[in-house]
Amino acid sequence: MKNTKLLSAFLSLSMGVTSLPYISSYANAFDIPVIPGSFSVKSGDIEVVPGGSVDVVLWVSQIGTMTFIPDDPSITVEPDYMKEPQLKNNDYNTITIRCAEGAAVGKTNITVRHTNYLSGAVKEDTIEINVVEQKSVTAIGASYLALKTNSYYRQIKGDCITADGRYDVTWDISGYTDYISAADISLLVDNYEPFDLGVKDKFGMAVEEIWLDGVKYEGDIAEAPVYRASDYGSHNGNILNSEVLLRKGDTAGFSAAESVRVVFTLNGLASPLLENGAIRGDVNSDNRVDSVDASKVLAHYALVSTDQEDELSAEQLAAADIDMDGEVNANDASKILAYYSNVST
Ligand SMILES: [Ca+2]
Ligand SMILES: [Ca+2]
Repeated sequence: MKNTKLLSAFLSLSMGVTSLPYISSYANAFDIPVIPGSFSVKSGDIEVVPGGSVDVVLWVSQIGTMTFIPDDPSITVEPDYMKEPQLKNNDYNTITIRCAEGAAVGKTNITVRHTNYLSGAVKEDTIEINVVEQKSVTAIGASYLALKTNSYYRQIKGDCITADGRYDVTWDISGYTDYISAADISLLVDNYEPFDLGVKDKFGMAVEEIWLDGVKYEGDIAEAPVYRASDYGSHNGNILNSEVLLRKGDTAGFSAAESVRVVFTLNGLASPLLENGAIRGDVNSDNRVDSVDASKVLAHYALVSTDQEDELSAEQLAAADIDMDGEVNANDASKILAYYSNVST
């Protein structure tokens, strides 16, 4: 359901629809903080570091006033409507959540109280905030078990790829045994556009262990059945994906019916960070590249296109230009949504 809506939103964007009404039509489809008529808040994993802040976008469809009551006094909330008499009805309302230096690490709640301007009805919900020492790292790609014969090609997704290090990934292959019996089996690491995995001459990928149905494969994985490691799909010297062949279709003594587990290391991975430490595509600095960021890019583009005042800071603009072509426009919003679609499926 979510993906269907995402796809339709993405298609709308791809067709060049960039006006504000379309932002509202897709915003409610996603797992972002929203306050619709039924009043609910879906906050997801909002991270903030002590001494830092994060912008959260709320969609408000009922006229009224909003009060924010943090459980932790180190947390403060600055709604943008503080500059105005009341919150914007049927519109986005951005709140800035600030975390004081020395705040305790851990999850904490902010109670959101909405008082209907006409009926006086009061509704409450909470936004969960995760105070973290260091924000989690954005995925730049994912691992796959790839099954290949002359007649078919299957990829089974494994863990996301975030940084250099050791990965221990197990794939459930119980639905694929018919394929596996005839297939070459590869470990594939693929990038999430627009990120690259790394630079060709620095990137490294090595298999350390293979486990078949919970039993460690004792053959020499530096020789057979690992036949080759290759990288391809590169452009401008950057790696888009990389592959290690674990087993040829006719390799004896290498079979599994339930699971394949591979322990492997990656080094020389590219960073998704800009020089100032911001993540490419993360416009609101919540360490996630998602539909909220796409909304902000579109809102910015709509303002600039109509010669209105730019609402993004220089730092946010740098992050918004996810494809780094020097412009912030609907292409960036499309790429942000495409990235979000990749990481969330
Ligand atoms: Ca974000
Ligand atoms: Ca751009």
